[in-house]
Amino acid sequence: MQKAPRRWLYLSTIVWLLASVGPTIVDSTEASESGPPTTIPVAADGVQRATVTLDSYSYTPNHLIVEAGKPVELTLTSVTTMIPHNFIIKDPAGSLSVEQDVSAGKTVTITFTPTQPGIFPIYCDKRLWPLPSHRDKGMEGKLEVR
Ligand SMILES: [Cu+2]
Repeated sequence: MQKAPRRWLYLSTIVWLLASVGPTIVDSTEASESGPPTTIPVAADGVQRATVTLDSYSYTPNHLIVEAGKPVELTLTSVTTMIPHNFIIKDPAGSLSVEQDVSAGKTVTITFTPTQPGIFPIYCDKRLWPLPSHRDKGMEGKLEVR
């Protein structure tokens, strides 16, 4: 008579653990909803040009592949009606630092030249306290420099 309730308690604890730990695990993996890698072509003038669409809460495309040592020109187009976003790429080692606000419905062009090969996170750090940041809601991607 004692075994059944214990087993139930054990199982429900497992279910509770999975339910509470599960989302954290998904959040901590890089780019859980990473789209197909997009290799940005080098134009005749040597510039790597692409357009990235910003929505709530995503970048499309969100996995950009570029070559080191050549300028990258990104046209950032917001398709939101209310919510402002930004576009941040930071290399902790300091080789790359991009931070650009993109207001609702606006288009902004940015240019930078990555010098160091590697994979660098792209993200939006806007947040409406106390809600999670846009990055936490999936607004992230990666810049792969080859
Ligand atoms: Cu955002």
